[in-house]
Amino acid sequence: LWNKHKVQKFNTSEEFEEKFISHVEWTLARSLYNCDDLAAYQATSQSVRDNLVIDWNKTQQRQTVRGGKRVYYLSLEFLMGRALDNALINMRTDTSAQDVGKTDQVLTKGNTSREMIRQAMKDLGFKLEDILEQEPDAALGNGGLGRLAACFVDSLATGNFPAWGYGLRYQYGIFAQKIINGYQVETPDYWLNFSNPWEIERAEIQVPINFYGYVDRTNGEQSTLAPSDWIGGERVLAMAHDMPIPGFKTSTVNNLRLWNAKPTTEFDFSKFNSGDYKNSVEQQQRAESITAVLYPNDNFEQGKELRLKQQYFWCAASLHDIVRRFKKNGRPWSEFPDAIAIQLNDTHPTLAIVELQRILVDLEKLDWHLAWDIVIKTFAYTNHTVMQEALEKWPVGLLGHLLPRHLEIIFDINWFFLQNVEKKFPHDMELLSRVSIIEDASSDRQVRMAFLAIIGSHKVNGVAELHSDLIKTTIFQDFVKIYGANKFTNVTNGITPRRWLKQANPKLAQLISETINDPNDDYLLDMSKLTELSKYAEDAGFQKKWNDVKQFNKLRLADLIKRLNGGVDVIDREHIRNTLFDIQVKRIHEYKRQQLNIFGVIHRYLEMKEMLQSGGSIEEVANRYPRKVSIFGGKSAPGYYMAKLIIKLVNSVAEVVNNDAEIQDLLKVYFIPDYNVSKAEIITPASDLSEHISTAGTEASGTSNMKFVMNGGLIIGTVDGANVEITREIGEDNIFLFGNLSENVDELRYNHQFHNPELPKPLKRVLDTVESGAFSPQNHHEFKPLTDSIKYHGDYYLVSDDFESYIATQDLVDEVYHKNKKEWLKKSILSVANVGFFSSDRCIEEYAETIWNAEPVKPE
Ligand code: 26Q
Repeated sequence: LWNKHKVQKFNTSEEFEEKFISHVEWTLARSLYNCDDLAAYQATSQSVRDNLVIDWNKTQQRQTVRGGKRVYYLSLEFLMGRALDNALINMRTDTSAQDVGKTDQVLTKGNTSREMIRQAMKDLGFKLEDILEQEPDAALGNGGLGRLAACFVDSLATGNFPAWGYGLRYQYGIFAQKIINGYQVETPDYWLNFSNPWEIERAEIQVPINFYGYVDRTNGEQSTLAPSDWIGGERVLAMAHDMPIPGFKTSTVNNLRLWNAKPTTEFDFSKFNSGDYKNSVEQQQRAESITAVLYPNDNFEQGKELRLKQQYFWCAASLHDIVRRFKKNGRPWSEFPDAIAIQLNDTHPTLAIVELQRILVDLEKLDWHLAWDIVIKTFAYTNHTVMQEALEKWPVGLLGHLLPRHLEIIFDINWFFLQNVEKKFPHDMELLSRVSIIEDASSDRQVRMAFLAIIGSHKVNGVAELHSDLIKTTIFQDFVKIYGANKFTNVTNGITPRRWLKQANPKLAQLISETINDPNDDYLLDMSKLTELSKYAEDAGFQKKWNDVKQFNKLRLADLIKRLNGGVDVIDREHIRNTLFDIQVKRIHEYKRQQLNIFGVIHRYLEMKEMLQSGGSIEEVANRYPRKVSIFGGKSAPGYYMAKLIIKLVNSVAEVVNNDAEIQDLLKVYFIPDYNVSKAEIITPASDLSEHISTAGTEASGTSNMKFVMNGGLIIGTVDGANVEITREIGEDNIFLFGNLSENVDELRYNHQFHNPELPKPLKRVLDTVESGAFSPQNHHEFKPLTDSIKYHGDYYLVSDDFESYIATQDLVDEVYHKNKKEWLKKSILSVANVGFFSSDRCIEEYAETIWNAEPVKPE
């Protein structure tokens, strides 16, 4: 019977076809004659999932039997994108020499399961590409932090680490962005509309979660350090949904467990008896609201009660699950940190620290200090920002109302911590108040989550070298003094080359595997193999192939843009080879400075117009400002006024520039609506140049910079975040850096407070033009808040200080791209050759070694 069961895994295209048809008929209850692309996507996914589930079970069993240390990655965001194509790529097993020629034709070529399935789909009358397009993105994240978590689970599975992700199963992911009259409009992302074949509902795993209520101390006088009784006032169930996470070229399939909030089946009899039936039903309905929607802020904290409820719901459910699994082994509590590492993705899961302490003290009756020692050894915290407005704080009143016992525990943690500080630095009241978990500002007291996360963890890491240095000298300076510098470390971010090279850019992947003679794509596991490419950096034949791939990808993006633009072409395909694709796609934020980019575009446009007006020919203009398309994309938080205004400005400039016949298509501007992971897979491979131009010291790392470099795009950027290490890895000749350095930012800002910045002439002309209504004829004042923030409100993001350096560097870009294409291609090839460091596999190995002390569990 077991063998028969095993056969259910398909190995050939015939077996896949059989499986596919049975899913069409049994799972979807349809006939093959009535199977559209959406149904074909569902049936394909179900078939692939069957294979994964078999490996999932084996993986879980293996990891349990071997008993190694388990890693849990707690993240409120997992920006996964699509699963099907990724599964097809990762499921790849190389045909072993002895099997070649044994099975069907497709497999004999030493080919991937993906090719096999493409062939099978073709036999059945479907086109794989169309089927893949049916899948909605799993968009359970805002931006960098959420996508990082998605890359990490890919690398954890690929590295065979016994690791689970824990998150929330939001019914609505990040909103879909529509652009209407140039403005962002948010519409709900109901991604579960058609059933989701990638999730496995675990109806048997339901964890009761309590909120509100009180701590019962009626049994005599009790210390808050002793086991205490929290009587919850509202109860909700957390139900598990699992997503299989396949590793690349391994049968390891890990798990991403997402919690869904459900009403309890208990009935509130007190309300029922008092005749308040309607109220008791309403309270049950409230349960579902906890996992209804992802908060759409990126790098900005908002103290909403529902958000805190989400955080506790998720932490409590995950911790319960982790502790239950640990207890099955019957090991003593003191070994908990040897069995388990929990990584906190930012401060969002900080309550997990408090919850574990509560479980150990209140439920398991451990001594406070023994418990606390276990907690610290278990947790580690990743910081993703130095910006004050992004640091999480919760009002003491709100936290104590929702979680009365947890607040007591936080006060006790703080009490012991401050005592230790006092011992080490006697009589330094200032220090005590600076590092206290409780911020005692005049009116309201707040819980500083980052401080709690540091105090409850054994390691704290930043996400790029510059950032990790900055947190030690700014926001966490006092904690370095208290704990020593060794508690703080750096793990520079990375991205998965499976999705961001192989999947997004199949043409480049093919050229690479041919060139470095790696037909089985082993370079995707060992990116140092890419250095082989350096040999061909100046080879004319290779440069041509390299450039052809780029042209293909630019055409692919031009097609997407045409489709998004209602079927009207924006980009002149005839000249696409000589059109520089200049791209900035990321969340819209003042610190990321999309405004600097669009002001640069306006400057270019004004220069072109001026040349023409003073009698220059279009050829002369084209010589000075060669063909370029400037592409933007990204979402703004719905309540972020300035970011939304930047989006409107980009669209307004596009309207004017794209319709100006005089400049003859030499400059185009386009804002891609609804930027998301699957669009990024088309956009990233198409850049000649991408922009990573944050004010120095503000972007913790950035990860799209790595994606663009991995796809042969060059970068214009500030000396910020991971740009610093990218420069070191690929060489300073291969990146266009500009602008002030982070060490000068404070002084520049300080000076702006006393006198408005002196605007460089070209910037003044740009701002004057914007204020003249050139881009907003109906409302001349529309963009005044943007120009005013530079002119009169201290130019906090230093646009005026960096503008001239920016446009001078853009001139240099034009020069190399248009006058020295060979040089450009050389830079592009050398960039890819040396991008290996930014694989998230390297990143996960660093976490495993320096923070988790975890080892892979390899399949035999
Ligand atoms: C906090 C409280 C309440 C509501 C929302 C939030 C919240 C949500 C999302 C705060 C921050 C975020 C997201 C932050 C983020 O994406 N940071 C980025 O992380 C990347 C991965 O490390 C870095 O590359 C980026 O530099 C950093 O901006």
